[in-house]
Amino acid sequence: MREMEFLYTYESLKLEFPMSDVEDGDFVILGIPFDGTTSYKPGTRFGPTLIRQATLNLESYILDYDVDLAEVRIADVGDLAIVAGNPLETIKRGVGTVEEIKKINPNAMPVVLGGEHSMTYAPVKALNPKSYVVFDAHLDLRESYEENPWNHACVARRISELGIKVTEFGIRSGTKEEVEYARENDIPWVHARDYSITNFKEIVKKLPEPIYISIDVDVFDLSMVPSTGTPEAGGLGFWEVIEALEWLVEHKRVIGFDIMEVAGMELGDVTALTAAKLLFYMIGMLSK
Ligand SMILES: [Mn+2]
Repeated sequence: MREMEFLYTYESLKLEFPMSDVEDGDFVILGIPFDGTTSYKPGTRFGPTLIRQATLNLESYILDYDVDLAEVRIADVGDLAIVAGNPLETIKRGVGTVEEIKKINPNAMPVVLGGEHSMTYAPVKALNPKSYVVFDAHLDLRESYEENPWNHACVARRISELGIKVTEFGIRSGTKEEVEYARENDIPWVHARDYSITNFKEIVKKLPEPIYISIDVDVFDLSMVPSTGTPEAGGLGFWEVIEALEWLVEHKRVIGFDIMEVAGMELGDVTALTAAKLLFYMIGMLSK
């Protein structure tokens, strides 16, 4: 077992099949179990553990891609040691940890499991993509929320302020100010009602590369993700999101992704099962 202290993480439940070391992993999983600024449902601190546990329900073989994840080099460095109640300090640790992973293995693709969406800033800051593609019910473009610029309702704005091109899909919640900010800053966003694979391709094909993908699980209809920080009715279906992601990874260079806002209090949670299936599909489509 290698020394993990430099990664600021502690060990967590592993996936079911044999895992790789960070040095030779094509994918490196990092949990960020932060739960500090969600204003409605709590429980994102358990997200990474619930997702990993939910993978035990899944076959490692992905029918659609003829890929067996047991043969893919996947490392898992466990969960970030978060600073409870302090998103900015936790983000700093997250940035350092993702940078460290890339230093150890420049070819590895970081995969972050959340944890609330504010934490997405960490891998994005560390990886510095040209574009940020997010599936989310919410615009997350507030200047500040509840007097905290690092609230999960502000993450897309913080990322756009880094000069990274932000595009958003599955949206059905935001404020007038957020819509204006999106217009003024040339941030394309597609309402869940208007979403189609056609308009997804239209927008994404023009994006500069490399691309970072963020999935806030609340993009899905809330029947699939009842345990998430801020559930919203009227979301996208599982295969709609998978189809878009398949097209994206086939046509664009992706350097990292995350699955965020999984909350819950008990093993076998429906939201975690949705997120685990998504995780397996994303690694599968990036491996085929
Ligand atoms: Mn959201």
